[in-house]
Amino acid sequence: MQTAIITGITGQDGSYLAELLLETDYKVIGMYRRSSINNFDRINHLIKSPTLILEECDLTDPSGICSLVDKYKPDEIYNLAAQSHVGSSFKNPSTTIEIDTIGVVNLLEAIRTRSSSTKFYQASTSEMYGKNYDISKYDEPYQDEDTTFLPQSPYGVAKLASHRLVGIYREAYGLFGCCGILFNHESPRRGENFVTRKITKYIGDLINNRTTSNLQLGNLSAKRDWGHAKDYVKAMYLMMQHDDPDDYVIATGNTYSVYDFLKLSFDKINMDYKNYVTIDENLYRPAEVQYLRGISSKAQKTLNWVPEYSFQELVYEMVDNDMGILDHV
Ligand code: NDP
Ligand code: GDR
Repeated sequence: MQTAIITGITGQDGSYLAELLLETDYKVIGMYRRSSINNFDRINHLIKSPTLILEECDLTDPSGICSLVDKYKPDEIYNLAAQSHVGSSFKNPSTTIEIDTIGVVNLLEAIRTRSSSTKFYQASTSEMYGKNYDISKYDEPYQDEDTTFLPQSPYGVAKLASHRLVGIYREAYGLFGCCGILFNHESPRRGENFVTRKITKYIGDLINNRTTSNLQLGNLSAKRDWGHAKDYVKAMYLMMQHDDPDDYVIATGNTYSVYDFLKLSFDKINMDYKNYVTIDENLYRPAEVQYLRGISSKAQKTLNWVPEYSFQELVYEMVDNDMGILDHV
């Protein structure tokens, strides 16, 4: 039986990856950080699994990380823990860098010094491209593994530093380290302060008479390449099973604006978003990433990975879930 540590198991991706690995017969060590109230909503259905062990540890604590690596000598570590909100990273830049960069150094050093055959997955992000895109290979602007990074937020900078650190540990120490450059991925388990879930949660509240106020949103013109988290955790797993460690773009190849997501969500319930949405300038970011469209042909060719969910299926599933129509997602 393979043993994997998942950092950030209480998050969206951590919960889906834990499901996948438990189904694949792994012993899963789920790392969570202490909070005043337990935050296991996304993994409650897994907690009784005999092969899931939860361990309290903060990514910013090097000694805790070392103890965990010593205790389990895992075959794989998936580092999904992060301060993952781009907007918050402008308000909390130091904390973001502490968790999203120093936290990664803590893991890499623990592996290098104590368990050098442990494979490592790092959750890199399309935010590293920032305002840059390419036009050389395709008709429409895009980003792929050859596109130069130009991050636009403390979060993007912190993630880019970690991305390069993994490359350096791979080259300098022969560590098996993979970075998934994942574009936005959502699901009914998405955090409620990301724009997609904020919209679908509002619709659920509206339909079920839990709100009478308007939905406050910021920039509606930004474009994102939105996939489903269930598809994307499969890509993480496939990267770690490949013979050679490498970095891969994981994306759908399609781009839609926040406005498109908003309109499709309200169209689903036959209501006009214009009657319910107010633009709040305070929700605009100091610097914005305006356009993302990822080309994942390397992952499709090398890992045989393809996304299964369409944009419409994703939006409809999230709306149905927040309206209370779906049982368990
Ligand atoms: P979430 O915000 O849902 O989950 C983040 C997880 O990290 C939570 O479990 C959180 O714990 C945990 N965490 C935060 N700080 C610490 C800390 N100091 N020590 C230990 N754990 C901590 O993110 P997602 O699941 O959406 O994303 C997973 C990873 O992928 C993140 O690294 C994110 O930056 C990256 N990513 C996400 C994309 C997306 O579109 N979803 C796209 C590209 C990359 P708690 O529950 O206590 O807050
Ligand atoms: P993003 O996701 O920044 O792409 O990062 P988010 O959903 O926060 O923003 C997407 C776009 O929507 C605009 N927007 C709003 N955003 C939020 N959160 N709230 C609003 O009210 C709102 N109104 C408009 C934003 O300005 C932005 O343009 C996500 C995270 O999961 C990162 O961790 C991950 O690395 C990237 O995706 C890829």
